[in-house]
Amino acid sequence: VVAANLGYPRMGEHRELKKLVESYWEGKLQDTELVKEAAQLRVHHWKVQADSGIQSIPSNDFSFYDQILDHILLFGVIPPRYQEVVVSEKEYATQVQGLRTYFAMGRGFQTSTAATAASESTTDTAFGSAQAITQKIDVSSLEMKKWFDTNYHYMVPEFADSQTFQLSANPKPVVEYLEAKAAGFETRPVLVGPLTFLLLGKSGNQAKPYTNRVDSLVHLEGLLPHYIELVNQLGKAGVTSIQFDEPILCYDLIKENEEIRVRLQEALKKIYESIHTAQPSIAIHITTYFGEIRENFQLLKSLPINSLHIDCVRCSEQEINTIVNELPSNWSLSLGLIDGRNIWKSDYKKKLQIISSVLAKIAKDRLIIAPSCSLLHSPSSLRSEQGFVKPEVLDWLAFAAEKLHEIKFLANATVAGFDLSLPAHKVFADEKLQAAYTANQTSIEARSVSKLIHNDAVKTRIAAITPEMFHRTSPYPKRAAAQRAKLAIPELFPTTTIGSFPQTREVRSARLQMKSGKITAEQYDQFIKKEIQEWITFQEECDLDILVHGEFERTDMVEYFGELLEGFIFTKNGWVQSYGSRCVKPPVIFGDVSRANPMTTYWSKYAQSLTKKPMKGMLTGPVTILQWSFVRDDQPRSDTCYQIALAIRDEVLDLEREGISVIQVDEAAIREGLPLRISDWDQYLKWAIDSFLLASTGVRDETQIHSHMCYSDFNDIFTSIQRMDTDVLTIENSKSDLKLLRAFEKYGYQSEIGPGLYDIHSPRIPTVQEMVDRLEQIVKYLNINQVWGNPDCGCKTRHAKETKAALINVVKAAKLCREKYSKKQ
Ligand code: THG
Ligand code: ZN
Repeated sequence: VVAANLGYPRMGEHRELKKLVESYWEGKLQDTELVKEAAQLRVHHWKVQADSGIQSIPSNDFSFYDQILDHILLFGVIPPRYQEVVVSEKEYATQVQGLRTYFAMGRGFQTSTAATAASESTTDTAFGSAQAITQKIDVSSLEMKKWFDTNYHYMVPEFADSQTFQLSANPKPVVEYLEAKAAGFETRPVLVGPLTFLLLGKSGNQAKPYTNRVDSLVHLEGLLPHYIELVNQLGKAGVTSIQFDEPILCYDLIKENEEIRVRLQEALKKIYESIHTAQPSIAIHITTYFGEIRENFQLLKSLPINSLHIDCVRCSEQEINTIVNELPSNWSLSLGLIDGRNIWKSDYKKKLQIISSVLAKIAKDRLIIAPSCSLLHSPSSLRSEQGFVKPEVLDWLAFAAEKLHEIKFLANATVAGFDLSLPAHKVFADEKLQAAYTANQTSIEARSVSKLIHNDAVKTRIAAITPEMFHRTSPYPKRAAAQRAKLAIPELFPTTTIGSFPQTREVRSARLQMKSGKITAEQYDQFIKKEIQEWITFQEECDLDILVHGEFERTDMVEYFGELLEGFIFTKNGWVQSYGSRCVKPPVIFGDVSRANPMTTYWSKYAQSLTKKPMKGMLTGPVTILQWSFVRDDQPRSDTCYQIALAIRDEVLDLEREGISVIQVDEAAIREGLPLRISDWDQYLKWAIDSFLLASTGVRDETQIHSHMCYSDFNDIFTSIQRMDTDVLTIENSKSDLKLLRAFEKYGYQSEIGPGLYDIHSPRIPTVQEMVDRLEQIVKYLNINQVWGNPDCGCKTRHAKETKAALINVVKAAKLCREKYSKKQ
């Protein structure tokens, strides 16, 4: 039995990596220093794993920004628009070649913002080492997408029609393997498998997008030799085993399409046979995670690989049985038993039951015990939570560091042997194992009967939900008339923003000072009010139509509600990487959810009192709160979601009662929550949309309900979007293909839509002209009366200056179009 890990959180226990990278972007840290400090962090993480008894330790799981972006650079998939950056890097010899191009693809690159970077006082600046560049460069980042159904984002590879590949000099996986070795750790390099890398990519040719994921397989022939060259170099460096992550195998790839099945079968054979042939002594470990591989297992069976990893948290018993029964006899099986995506302590009894059923068919020496997926999606360690999270709940949790111990325990238990048919205190002959087992079972038992979890009032309210609570009183056209009469906003292209304004260093530090008692609650209150005032003044001056208060009082749109709702706890340091240097601190839903007091009316009322224009009340929807929290695993997610929905419904009604006439219920995460397998979609969409409706439909006709969704690739869930019955829906599609809007046309979508006019994830400032062009494109797909002008997401990650400049341009663009099209009409 081998105790293995698939990937460790790379940010560091105190987000060291975030701080390093951001300092570098701000020009406060040299590239050489960045590289040196990051190396120390890696060594520390290897040590933590080795000290925990993990035998198969990953390397190349580190990344400065994103592991897919690493592979984009590794194989030279650099779109032509970065050419000037590539050249500038060579000309103004940076010491660490490639970093500038790398970050330019990650976050966009604009020389004018870079020049002012050093003088800005907020955390997220453009590009530290760019001062040397004299020519003007202005290039946007690659597209970012959600990594399967997680809250992590990867950079999407863009393949040109005639894409060529080139393995980089000093490939990162080799460098990091040797670095680990020099520090005394034998590691297993992690590579994104060629199939997953290709199938996650898109066509770089806007006019000719791929129609099916597998279209990108045309590039396999060009790419594969470079993977092989990499494997050869790894072999030379002494690598004995490589982990190839192929989570794409958890999607529906081959259903009922014989031609695609054959193509995939051939591609996989070609990939893994040629890798094996090149380095026959390197063990090939294929990992799948986030779901079942089902029929895709058939594609793998004939491959010359050594082991397969499956996600036992997401796999049914039946799926595990099938794999165990049909596993080629010379393969090992890696059981992903410890949940890499949630924070609950594992129930050892349940895990040992799985192991014991597997042992009936597969010998111990063919077993690997592992987390379900990379621990990238777990917070780092519970150490910082001592004295912060209440002890009763703390005892129910396990973060990455603690999960390593769980893995080691299960591996040791398997080696030593155990008998689950004996009473719980006699399962192990070994005293130490027995003690660990007993302690574990005591926690599990304590959690299941804890009084903290159950709230009868909540259960009674859930039972009393009626069908009327899921729809508005009148259909959209009638509501629209009432809303237009009430709101007095322009007929065409009204403008708004998604809600948040820059969370500057000052805002964050004020909150920290308040929390640590350095300033009083009263002082904090005054500080936030001043921020709100300033931004309302700005919004009035630049003439936006529906204003927002800016959400300065919120850490994060989910964490904030988690702090105020019952049934949640929040952590001190439970950070998880979301994209690049950005992290989130998901709250933990441990019990029945309810709302003790109004959560947002105080600020919304205050903001509305400062302006005659409509002030939008800002709430996070139930599905998004669920999706971005760690969720209790002792009841269906749908039950938890309905509980949150009732709490948000109360808040919506309170806002309306307080005179707020536009209310946004964000469902940024509805799309990403979609199960990986199409056969599971309907069930999810039913409860997810119902939860949104339960939260949002209690209001009168004249109250305008907005919602916002990130990632507008929702062609396949369009009827569900329609069923949300929002009055205005803003979507994030500034970087994706406008043709996606065709769905709105196709399904006869009636209500209003704000397709993002520019990408807020990049520091570059959009011009008026590019947004006018965009609006003109948009009205080709949508009815002109439907269209709003807005950024494509909240502005909290941007500087004040950038945000203001961009929003002024949004309003100008909307006005120009208003003028043009009202004459036409
Ligand atoms: N909240 C949560 N998840 C999300 C988003 C969110 N997932 C998708 C999308 N939005 C990701 N976007 C961001 C944007 C900004 C930040 C994180 C995710 C961010 N984080 C601060 C940081 O890393 O500096 C956290 C610091 C703090 O809160 O003090 O800015 O909005 N849950
Ligand atoms: Zn968004």
